[in-house]
Amino acid sequence: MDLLITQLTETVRDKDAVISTMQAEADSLRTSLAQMRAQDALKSPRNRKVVTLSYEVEADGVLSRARVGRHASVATTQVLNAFPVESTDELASKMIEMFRKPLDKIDYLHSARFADDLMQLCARAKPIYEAEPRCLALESPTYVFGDIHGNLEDLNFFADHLWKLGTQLTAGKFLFLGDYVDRGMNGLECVAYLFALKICSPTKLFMLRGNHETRDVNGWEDHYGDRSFLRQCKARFGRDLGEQVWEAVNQVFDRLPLAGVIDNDIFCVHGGLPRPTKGQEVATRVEDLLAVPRVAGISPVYDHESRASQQLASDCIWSDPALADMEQGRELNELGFGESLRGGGAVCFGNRAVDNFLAVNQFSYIVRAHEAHAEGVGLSKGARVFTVFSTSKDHGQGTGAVAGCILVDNDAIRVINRSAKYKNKFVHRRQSATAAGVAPTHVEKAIRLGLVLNTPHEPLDRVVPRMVLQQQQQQQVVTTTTTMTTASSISSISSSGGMVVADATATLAAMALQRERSHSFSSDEGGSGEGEEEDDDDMERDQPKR
Ligand SMILES: [Mn+2]
Repeated sequence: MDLLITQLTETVRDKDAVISTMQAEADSLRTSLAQMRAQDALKSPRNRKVVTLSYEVEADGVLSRARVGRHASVATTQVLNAFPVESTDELASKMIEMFRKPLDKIDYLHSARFADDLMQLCARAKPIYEAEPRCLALESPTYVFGDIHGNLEDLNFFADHLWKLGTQLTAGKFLFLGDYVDRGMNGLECVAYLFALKICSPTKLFMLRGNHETRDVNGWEDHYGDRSFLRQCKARFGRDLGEQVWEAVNQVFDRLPLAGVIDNDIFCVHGGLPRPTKGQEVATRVEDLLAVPRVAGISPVYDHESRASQQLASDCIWSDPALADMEQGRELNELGFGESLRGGGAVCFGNRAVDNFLAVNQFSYIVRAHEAHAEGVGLSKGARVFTVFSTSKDHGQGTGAVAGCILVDNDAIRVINRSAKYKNKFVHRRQSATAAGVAPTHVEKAIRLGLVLNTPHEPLDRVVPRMVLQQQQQQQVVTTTTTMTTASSISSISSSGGMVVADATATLAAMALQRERSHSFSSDEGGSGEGEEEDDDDMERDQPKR
């Protein structure tokens, strides 16, 4: 027995020695590999010339720029002159400038010239987005923004604080996670501004696609009413021109990438994780996203989109983290995916899906948008999923709602929120405290631009309990879903040749309604619902139409 123990101990010692040797070898190989990569990085030639410019900062912002070294020696001047000139897009620059004081440009913003200019911007932005991979590779520092939803006020807040001198003079990158239009009143301004920034800073500012960047959603006038992007285009420019602008903007949306990865570690997407499309895989690999066509309608689809690519793209823009009670029940499958409360074939992802996805792709975090949070940024799934929401209005989150963004800066993830107490630059309601003392002509202008709502408060919002209101609204959703599928098929075919309209899924929508009714909405409820600047309107979830 003693001998046996001695032999075994010796064997273990020998094997331990072999293991340590192998570990040391692996460590040394790892170090060499890192060194080789670092050397490669140092040796790889820069493929662009450095543009050297100097800027003058004045009280109203950055007013002029010039090449550096105008008074340099002849030799230096010759070298500088040989550098390529950084092209400036005058139209895009003008658009960015306009955004600083939109109320001064009120006539322009209501003119056919703005429609033409916006369509030109679309034509310039299209090839830029189309050339980008469907999953961007970005590095920190990067600011990440969630839903904007036509909220010029909050977008202006970020512009005033995060890129006060403009995106070009601000270090780092800016990543927007989608949902630029609908729900808010200034979808046109937000889109014009963001496209203009993209044209001027194509390697600094990035925009992903949200579920509202599809024709089925941003053309759903019956559902979103005055807050529908299509309705806003038509109201602003008249029916024909309005539809042209709407289609031009959607052509750009068709080309927006679906996801981005920061520092090879943080996965960013509008909705969330897509379910695996390949049978043998436990999670989608980010490489799979690269196979999605660079021009995709998603909903409705173009002829060239396969069912698999449409599902992958739809999941990216529509999915949500599963609620806590779903994690406990049997509603999630063995891969951690379940049916979304939104219905329409959308999925939700649980802890297991997050585990698998992060492990397979070797990532640490998921940053997504898509769900309103009164606190701007929310955490779920063991603090591995960040939900960022960058508009404080139009989502029934109350006056305490804040707009947030995330700064990923090397080893830190910093949440930056616009406090609910922050003084508005524009005003929201005619009767509000912020509107008092503002010149009537100014208020009139702001009303024309949708920055002040001229509608009185709807007392119904306060009296009817949320749950009842929900059910009424959900009822409406189902009826419009069924009828709108036909209506949208007509408009899609007529306005964009080659589009195939997805099947009507009235049954799915009805099932969704049943689920919505049986489910408590407490987890979604935000602020108090008190106060005069609140838009206490639509609390229902967006629903996919397929
Ligand atoms: Mn969304």
